[in-house]
Amino acid sequence: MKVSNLNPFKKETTNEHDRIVFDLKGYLVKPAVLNKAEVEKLKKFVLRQRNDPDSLPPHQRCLPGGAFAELIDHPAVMSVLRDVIDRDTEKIRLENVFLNYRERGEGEWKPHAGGLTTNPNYAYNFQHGRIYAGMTRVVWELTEVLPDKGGTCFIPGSHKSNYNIRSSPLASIDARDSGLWESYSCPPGSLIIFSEAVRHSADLWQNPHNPRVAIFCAYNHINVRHHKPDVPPEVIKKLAPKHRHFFREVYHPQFDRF
Ligand SMILES: O=C(O)CCC(=O)C(=O)O
Repeated sequence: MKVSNLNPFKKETTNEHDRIVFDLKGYLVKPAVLNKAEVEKLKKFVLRQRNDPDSLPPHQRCLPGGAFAELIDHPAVMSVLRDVIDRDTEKIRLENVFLNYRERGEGEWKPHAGGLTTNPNYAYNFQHGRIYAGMTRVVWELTEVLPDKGGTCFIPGSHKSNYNIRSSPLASIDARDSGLWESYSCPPGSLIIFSEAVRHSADLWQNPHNPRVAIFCAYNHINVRHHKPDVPPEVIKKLAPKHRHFFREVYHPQFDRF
């Protein structure tokens, strides 16, 4: 699968526009990062994983195994993660990957997160002229997302909210029609990247043309983990070493020197 012309080995960070928008809103939309052929190949593969896993070798039966694996360190993802999690790729882990498949009428309105927190997993800090974030979601949308028809919804800026809307939510804020929620539209192959600290929710999928086929990834800082590890060892074992590296244990890489 061809990746963009950003060079993953040059440790690029993202551009100024994306960096400022991510900080301002807590999420970012990067349209059509994958081309049509790449989307079709990946979509076909993840639907086979979903519908007929036994037709695949064991290490490809679930994500991140198989065709998805090469997107783990896609330059468009890494350039943002280096800006928001850590400049050093060695300190970025991938802790969870799943397929979000929704037919029309599926999806539950469930606002969560938002506001300042002392929990390092969902931290969002801005210090010394840069972002220090914990868990960061990277979503590959493999089908078209229409405006307000089921894409993930956000309260922009809520990752910095001073009032505790996380543990003291208000119905007048959380209602889908409160006027505070924002969503996006995008073509297949787009990337959505958001801080787990921003208040967000799934929404009812209402696109009459296609189901939602989206791959949700949770990246985090090497020092913390939110998810209970559930990627089967046989999947991790068969990844290329540079991708397997994202699933190493939670500890500071300085200990690898001893
Ligand atoms: O399904 C969605 O659109 C949102 C999923 C979600 O709430 C999350 O990633 O925490």
